[in-house]
Amino acid sequence: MIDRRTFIRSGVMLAASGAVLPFSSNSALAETVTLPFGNGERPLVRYPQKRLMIGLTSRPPQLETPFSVFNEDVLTPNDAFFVRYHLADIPLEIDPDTFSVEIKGKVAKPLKLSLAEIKKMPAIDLVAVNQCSGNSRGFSDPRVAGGQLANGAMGNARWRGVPLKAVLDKAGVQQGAKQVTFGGLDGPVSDRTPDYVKALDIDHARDGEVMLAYAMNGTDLPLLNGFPLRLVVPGYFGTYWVKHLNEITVLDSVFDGFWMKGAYRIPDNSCACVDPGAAPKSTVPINRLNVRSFITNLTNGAKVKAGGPTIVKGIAFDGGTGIKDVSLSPDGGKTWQAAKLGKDLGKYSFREWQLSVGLPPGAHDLKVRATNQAGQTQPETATWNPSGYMRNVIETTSVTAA
Ligand SMILES: Nc1nc2c(c(=O)[nH]1)N[C@H]1C(S)=C(S)[C@@H](COP(=O)(O)O)O[C@H]1N2
Ligand SMILES: [Mo]
Repeated sequence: MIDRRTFIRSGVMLAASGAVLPFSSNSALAETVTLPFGNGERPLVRYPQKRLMIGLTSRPPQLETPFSVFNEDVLTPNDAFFVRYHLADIPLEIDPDTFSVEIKGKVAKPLKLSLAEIKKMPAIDLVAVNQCSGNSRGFSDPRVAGGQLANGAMGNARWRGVPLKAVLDKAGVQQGAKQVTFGGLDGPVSDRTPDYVKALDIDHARDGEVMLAYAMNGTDLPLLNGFPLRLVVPGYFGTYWVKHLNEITVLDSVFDGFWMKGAYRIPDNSCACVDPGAAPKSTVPINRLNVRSFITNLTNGAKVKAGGPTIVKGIAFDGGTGIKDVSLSPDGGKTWQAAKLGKDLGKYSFREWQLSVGLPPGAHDLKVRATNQAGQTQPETATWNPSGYMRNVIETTSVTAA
């Protein structure tokens, strides 16, 4: 048996030698997939601790989950979980025995906690969806700048770690604290690029659910998903889920770094949208996930047996009120039928659903729509904003019954 450190080092040596990037996208041997929008051809790539994934960029690695994975299990396997980085200088080797996280700023007692010390604290477990703000951006019409992703920049996992609150309490947050910032081990290659730092309001940071996670689905975090420690912000977009978390700073002001003030912002209105092509008048930092639902067992163009029964199943999720109901339309939105919800893994998790329908011979547009416990649902037509964020249109899957 090789130990974990050797394993990570060997994975990285593979990466350094180029062995994990065995083909370029124009190689005759390259396996590719074509996502359903313009310029959608992508290589299938292999990275340490990952199965074949859809490659978006290689420096830094950005990997999208093949959508069929969401039909395998309500928890997204670690080796299929998407990967998003901003800055090219990512850690290729991390020694968990020397890793530590610093808690500083407006605290009574600045601290450095080792991974072992964190693992000795009382742990919490929570299932939550991590979704990139740019998930589904490739479907934006008109197109927008940014990674052209289909629907695979999301995943659902069981996270284990310690509440951020417990760590902040150890350091003793001082009067007047307003926000907490989070930084990871990765950094920019040029000093003109701002380091990746995100912020949460102090009350949010101390809600007892935001956590420093060291395990995902029962094992260590994969290196590319933040080993050995990452922030988990249940119900919030992935941008806040800082990986390789080594710096926590309490501020008595609102953080004005680039990744809060200059990026990851949405129009300041209830739809987070503007007329296609327009610029928002004012913006706020992106925050909670909106309601989404997907069919996972049938894809566009699927052939099903006329007369049925055709089992239709999938997933739904929202930003943390939980899913109240899921409806399926077998006829392009004319009529709707309630689906049966699967096991409840908590309000931040994917919720499975299923329904059996009988489809007459011919072409059919299946539509799925979820409603959350707050009564929020999905729009019939896609909303638009300049960054391609918050897409949650009712999805359509076209099948033929014969
Ligand atoms: N250190 C670090 N953490 C980060 C990022 C990053 O670039 N560096 N990207 C964020 C963004 S935008 C997303 S969507 C999630 C993705 O998490 P994953 O790569 O584990 O899927 O990580 C977040 N945490
Ligand atoms: Mo993201």
